[in-house]
Amino acid sequence: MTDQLIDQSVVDQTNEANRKALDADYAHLGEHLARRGIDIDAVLKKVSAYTVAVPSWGVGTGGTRFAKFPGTGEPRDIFDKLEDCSVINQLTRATPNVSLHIPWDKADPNRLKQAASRFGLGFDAMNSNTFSDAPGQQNSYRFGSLANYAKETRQQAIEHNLECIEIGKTIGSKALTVWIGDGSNFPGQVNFTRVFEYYLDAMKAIYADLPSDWKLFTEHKMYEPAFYSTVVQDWGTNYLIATELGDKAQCLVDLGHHAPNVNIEMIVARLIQFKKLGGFHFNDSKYGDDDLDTGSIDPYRLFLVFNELVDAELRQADGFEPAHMLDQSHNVTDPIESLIRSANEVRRAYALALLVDRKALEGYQQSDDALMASETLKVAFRTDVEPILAKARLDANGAIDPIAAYRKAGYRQRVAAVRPAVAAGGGGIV
Ligand SMILES: [Mn+2]
Repeated sequence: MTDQLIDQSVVDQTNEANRKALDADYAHLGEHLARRGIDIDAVLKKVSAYTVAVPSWGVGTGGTRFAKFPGTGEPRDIFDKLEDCSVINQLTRATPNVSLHIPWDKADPNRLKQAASRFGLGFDAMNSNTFSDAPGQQNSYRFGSLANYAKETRQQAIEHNLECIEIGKTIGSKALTVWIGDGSNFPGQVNFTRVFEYYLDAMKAIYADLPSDWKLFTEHKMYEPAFYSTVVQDWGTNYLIATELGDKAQCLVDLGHHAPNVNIEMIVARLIQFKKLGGFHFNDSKYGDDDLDTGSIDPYRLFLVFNELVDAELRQADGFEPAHMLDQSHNVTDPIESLIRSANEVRRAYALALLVDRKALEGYQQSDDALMASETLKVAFRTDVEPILAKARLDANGAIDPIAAYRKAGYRQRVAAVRPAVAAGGGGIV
């Protein structure tokens, strides 16, 4: 039995209030889907098994380049963060794994393991940080890390990544995600070829130390903090990296790290086809790398991404085993509420993609019926699958309405009483 920080009786109470309506809605949706030839219980089973990892840094209030306005009860360290993550999982039953960022979450690995197992949590990919300077660090990353012109700075960044692997080995992680802020702000500042050579050489040194059952994910990002050129700027460069490094290296797609209007679902399809889709950082954006809650701006795009994932899952595409993680920054909401909502949104996109009539779709594609092909996706997308999501939570002892249960339980007020207030301050990219 694992510890629960939300009193289960509060969850049960809110579930009782919603259960009758859920039963009716689930039965109604079941009838509707049966008419479309879909077994609702089969969808429920798949959705219940679907999980997405939560980033440790996501439970703290983020910020922009301009300012940060911390909320109450901000987690003080990784152990507070694990408590907050456990609340998200208790209510959603969709987030059993936490992804750590080193050095932010650095602690005795055995203590980390104990703290996580207290709540039945596990650890997802390790994330290194060479995009900011840690206190006491010898060489600064101001002008880059793995692609810095100075050899000793590159070596320091390599060693940091190797340390992340060592910590990960103790706590049961199986992947390292590398994102660097390296690039340039002005034409001429760096030689594009030279810095990419530096980067590849450094990544090869890290890859050489990767355990055989691990994966190395590289994450591309078009701009910021470097505003003119970024060393790992797009999926093409990312694909080159993964190909240069070897089979254990794959590309990580952060939904926010593309130019507006880029066809991300097609990038996903390409990476699947060539066995290089490592995983996702889910979030949403309107203008750039906004790090907004997943599905809050463009749920249709999220659905289209999952449409590609389900397509690959159903045809059992070779080498297809992507890692799913949320990566958001919460400026004006309670981070726990945002992460609860986003975990549900990725599950929703998965459920909707499972409803696509793929046989019909293929027929319309073969007969060049663009309208009906598009409509086939829309029919799935227009379905309200909330009863399936709610039942998945309920059956696993989670909450039918997790945000209502969270608020009723008064968790934020409770931790605010013991965690000191954090001063508002300058910004920082999260
Ligand atoms: Mn990311």
